[in-house]
Amino acid sequence: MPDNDDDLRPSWVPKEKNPEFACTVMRGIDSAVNSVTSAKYYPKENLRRVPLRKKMSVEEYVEGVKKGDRMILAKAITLIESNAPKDFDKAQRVLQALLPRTGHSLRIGITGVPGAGKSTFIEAFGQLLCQQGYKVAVLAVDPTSSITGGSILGDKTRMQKLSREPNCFIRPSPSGGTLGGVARKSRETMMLCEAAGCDVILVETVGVGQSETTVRSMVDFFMLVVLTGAGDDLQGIKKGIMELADAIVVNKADGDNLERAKVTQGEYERMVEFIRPATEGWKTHAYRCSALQKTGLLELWAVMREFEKVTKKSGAFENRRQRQIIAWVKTMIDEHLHNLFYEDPVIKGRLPEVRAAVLAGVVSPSQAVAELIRTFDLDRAAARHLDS
Ligand SMILES: Nc1nc2c(ncn2[C@@H]2O[C@H](COP(=O)(O)OP(=O)(O)OP(=O)(O)O)[C@@H](O)[C@H]2O)c(=O)[nH]1
Ligand SMILES: [Mg+2]
Repeated sequence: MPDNDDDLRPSWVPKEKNPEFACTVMRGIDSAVNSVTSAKYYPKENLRRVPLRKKMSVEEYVEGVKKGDRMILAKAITLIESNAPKDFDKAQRVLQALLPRTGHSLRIGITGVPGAGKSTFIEAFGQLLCQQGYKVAVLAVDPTSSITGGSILGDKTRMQKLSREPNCFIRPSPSGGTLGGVARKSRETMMLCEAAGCDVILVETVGVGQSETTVRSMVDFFMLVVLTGAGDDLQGIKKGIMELADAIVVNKADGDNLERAKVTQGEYERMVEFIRPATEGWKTHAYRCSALQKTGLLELWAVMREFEKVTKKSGAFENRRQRQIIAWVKTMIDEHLHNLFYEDPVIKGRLPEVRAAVLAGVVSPSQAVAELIRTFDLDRAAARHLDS
């Protein structure tokens, strides 16, 4: 659009603008709206001016994460979480380049029955760590997130104070479809956060059931949050989950509940006597805190630091990390083979009739499996032959 007043002068207006020709052309507007359909129209040249979103290169991701740029970290995590095969290679190249910078954080898993106060604890505890100068990442593992859309989304708004901390990075659970998918993405997200300089990673288990063991398999320290009134029914907490915990924390030890919390702490303390410790050389104890009143949090942090010190000295820390990596690799191979088999077109075609034959008692289950595997082997061999 011309900026010069002269250019806005219609052709019939004489050069020497006399007062009786006080008329110029109005500057046009950049877009128009159809008031009936609400559709927007933009002149073509405006459209051209909108910059195309540039794809970031592997180097840009790597440098951004190294610098601790939260926006690039978030984008790198989105790349890791992508299910598109073309993103997989790029994501892995980013991770590979950042690998030397991973592994130095203390990874803490937090589990407990719904409503126990895990998110409230993380909000208070995360703030405390930030105030102490630590960089904190908060992640969630929710195997049901692909169905529910991820319940931590609500949490992100609940963890409002923590999300305003410049030293804290909060990420909702990936929706990976399978628990295996969620687990891989969460582990890799954890690594990216470490490469971005996070000292402490807090992982909340969301949803009930399976996610506890998954989170246990990716953290160093595992904390079980419980409520008062544990005595008889254990609040539905399975003994198995207590066996995974390095600390049992009775939350909501405040107000009228404080005395009851002390009793419950004692009950758990007696119970853990009979339970196999989760970590070699570490005695699991029961503690109490109030996430709301922010009491008992510093003590818990001291417990975690002590855990880190003791287990690093004994080698249990490093041993667990190594076992976790090996188990992770094995899980991924298992999953890959599983998919390869069930996605194989020949197997897919054969499976219904084999199932029917087994149900009809014509073929034994073992015989059916042996035949399917043979078919699969032959199909793979044929595919290799074609490839070469
Ligand atoms: N009095 C008291 N209330 C608490 C405390 N911690 C959490 N709460 C309350 O307990 C309720 C549940 O807390 P959340 O932090 O959402 O619990 P959660 O374990 O994350 O729950 P899910 O994510 O649904 O499994 C909220 O209303 C909190 O305000 C505490 O220390 N004392
Ligand atoms: Mg929660």
